[in-house]
Amino acid sequence: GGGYDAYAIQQKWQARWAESDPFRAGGDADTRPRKYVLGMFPYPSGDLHMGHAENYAYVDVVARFWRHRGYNVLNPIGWDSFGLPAENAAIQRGADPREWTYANIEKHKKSFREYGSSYDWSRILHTSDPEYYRWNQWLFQRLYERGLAYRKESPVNWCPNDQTVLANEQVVDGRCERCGAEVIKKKLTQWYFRITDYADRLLDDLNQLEGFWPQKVIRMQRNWIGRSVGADIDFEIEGREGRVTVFSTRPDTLHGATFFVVAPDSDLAAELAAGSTAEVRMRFQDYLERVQRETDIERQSTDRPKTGVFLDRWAINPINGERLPIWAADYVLADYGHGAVMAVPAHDQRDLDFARAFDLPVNVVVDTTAPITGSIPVIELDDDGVPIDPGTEASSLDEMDPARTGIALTGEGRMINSGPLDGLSKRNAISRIIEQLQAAGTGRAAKSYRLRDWLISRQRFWGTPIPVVHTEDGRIVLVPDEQLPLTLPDAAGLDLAPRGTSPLGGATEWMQAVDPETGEPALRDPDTMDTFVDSSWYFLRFFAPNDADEAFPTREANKWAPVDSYIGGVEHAILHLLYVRFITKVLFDMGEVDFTEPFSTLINQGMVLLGGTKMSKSKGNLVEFASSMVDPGADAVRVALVFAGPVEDDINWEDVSTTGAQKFLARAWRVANDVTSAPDVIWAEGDQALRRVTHRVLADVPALVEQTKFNVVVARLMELVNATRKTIDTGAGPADPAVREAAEATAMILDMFAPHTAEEMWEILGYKPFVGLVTWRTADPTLLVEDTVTAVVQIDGKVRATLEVPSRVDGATLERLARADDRVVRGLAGREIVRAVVRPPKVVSFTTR
Ligand code: ANZ
Repeated sequence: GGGYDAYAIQQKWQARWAESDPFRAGGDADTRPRKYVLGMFPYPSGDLHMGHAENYAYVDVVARFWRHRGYNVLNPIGWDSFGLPAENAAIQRGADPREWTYANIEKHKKSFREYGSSYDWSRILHTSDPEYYRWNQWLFQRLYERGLAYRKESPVNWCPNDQTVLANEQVVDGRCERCGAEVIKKKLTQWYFRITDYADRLLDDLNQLEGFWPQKVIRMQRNWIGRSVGADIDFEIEGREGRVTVFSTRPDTLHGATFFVVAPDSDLAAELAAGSTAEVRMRFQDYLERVQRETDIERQSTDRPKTGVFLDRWAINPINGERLPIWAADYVLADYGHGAVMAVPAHDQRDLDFARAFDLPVNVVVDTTAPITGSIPVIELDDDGVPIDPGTEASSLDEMDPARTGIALTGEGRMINSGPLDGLSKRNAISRIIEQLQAAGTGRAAKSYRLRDWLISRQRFWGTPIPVVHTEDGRIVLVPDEQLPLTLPDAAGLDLAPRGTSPLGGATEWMQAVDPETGEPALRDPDTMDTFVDSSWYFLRFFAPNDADEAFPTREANKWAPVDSYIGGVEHAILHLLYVRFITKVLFDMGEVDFTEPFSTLINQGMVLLGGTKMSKSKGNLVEFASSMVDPGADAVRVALVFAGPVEDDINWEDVSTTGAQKFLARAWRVANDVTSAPDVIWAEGDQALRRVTHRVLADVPALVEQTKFNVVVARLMELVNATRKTIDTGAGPADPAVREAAEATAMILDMFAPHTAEEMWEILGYKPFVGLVTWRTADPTLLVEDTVTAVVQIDGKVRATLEVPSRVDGATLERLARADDRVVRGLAGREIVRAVVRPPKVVSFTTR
């Protein structure tokens, strides 16, 4: 009796779950196969919104699905609770970052409980707990011991007005995002993790993820790592001892080098200018100051005019002894390759633009009009499988003179003006010249990466203290393991405002330490770690979040991990995922885990937009999570979000129908109410048409879930509920066994999307809780036999063939079947089809020419 009361149902089942905690992962005694499902853990700001609701709905679909499939599922939750927002709240409102953080975490926990998320609540972690971050410190020490953590001085973006370091994203058009002051580069000594040592493995192992991670993410990671293959070539410089190395992807063009360019902000440029005339020194200094205000993105932009300064110094081409004038120009970056290039304007667009701007010679050394492999065109693929541009076919090389056209000849061709290389193709010329250089000791094969080492120092308070001391004589000594955790001091009394030096430096007492080796006084390191360190291994901490003896138990890790489904936003496609992959490989090398990739499959959901923009507090366009739990309620929010579209698509909250979801849930619930047969009814005796619908759904849904077509599953459930309603009202009636069977299947599948309503239905149907733990019913194959229909195939209006096809055949399949049929092939007699009209399941009509 009564209506569907979503909120009452929600509260009832949340209380039951809280009482019996049914979603804890099983321990060793549990012999079921395991699945590890993980949502990217949230940052505890106060603004949980529909974007979070979407993410955690998907996580729960997957976790609940695997439980129904008979797996022992681990689905934990934690908080990424260090970081800037807590500190900013502290600065703006005088709140203690710790109190602010933990108060927000409590709010989140309440919201997730209200959402009915099936977490293992016994495994909570917060990265800002000393019990957690001591293991960040442990990790830091292991990296340090392996030479993977080091300090170096490097330029950072610095706002002279705010006196703070800025992340690249905080620099807009060369200015501070906050105050508009011109940002300068300042050198600071900071800690780095040597992720570049793992560049090849991080790149090569992406191949294993192909098909399991979104293609887009794999591509973004490949680009970020950015491996280029080529050669290092050593040049002598007149009037200078030693050699200078450049990296080139086109060593084959060495004979075509006409000048040499160094990054203005490199040590080499400063040295060469210092050894030049007073006038050069002055012009260089002016230029350098200007370049220091530019971002790397501006410097790499191809459409701004080229600028530079001639240093009045000369490099010697190792292959032919030619003198090349040396320029400092901003299009060469200090921290890529070796910060210097041999410029080949005929075959490199940037070099050509520069040569034309400063009137430098252009020497063509590749004839791109010459065929490379005889008359048969061959498409060569590069390392990423992208076809290499075979070059434009033009009648003569003269017409294509780059000095005149302004277009560099970057395509394939045959070497000319290159002595012994003449006539060779690019590939052959590259190997040949590398051999030559190698023999002469002036070059070698080399690779270069766009990937930089990971800067982990933050001049901030709310993070993991770096576990080293600095001795008076300038040594760095690790804080011994038994003294960890090195905890943060109290925030009270510290000035947390950003000044470019860490607030911890102001904690005078805290800063005092002793050198563990000598007992002499020493100072602590005032920096804290980037919060990406915290999230780089957290998936392992869930195996024993309270373990005081180790970061994580290896045995458990090897049983559960890698994570089977990692679910979160595409905004983490690069950095977070790269860092976790890196740390996983380090832990593998340490023997701590027996796998090399952390996440077997990755699911990226799109964003939830409001008014066309991403929901965020700062834009004031939030639909709050907490309030929506009362109205329209958790189940309606979940169903509406999942049904709104494919996982990876962005959705507009305006288009999300929670009312539609509520109606559907009420319908499903009413079906369960209407069932009048007893739980022990014999299904086989029920209405066969409805049974076929039920069993089709049971058979199809697992594959749909595995393909993350969650919205399609909801649609199928809606169909099932409608079919059941029809049988109740106008068919065999509510006592028919097939109605009960359909209602039970509905409850079990609905559990993935609307667990409260599903539990309620299950109880109404006469069962004990929990439907969330019920194993999937196998579809009866005899009910899956497809109905077939006869389709006709016409060619130019004449029936040429009939085909037996499944009644649910789609248009593309039907057309394919028709084209492949012998009688159709004969009927076409080689004529070309110019038009195909396909009306599944019964008609295909071809028009020919
Ligand atoms: C000579 C040459 C001739 C080049 C040619 C290209 C074409 P990717 O593919 O991005 O790795 N280069 C090297 N170091 C650089 C730096 N620090 N800043 C700017 N450019 C740099 O690019 C590698 C190529 O970029 C290298 O190959 C070098 O120019 C340039 F027909 O050497 B090349």
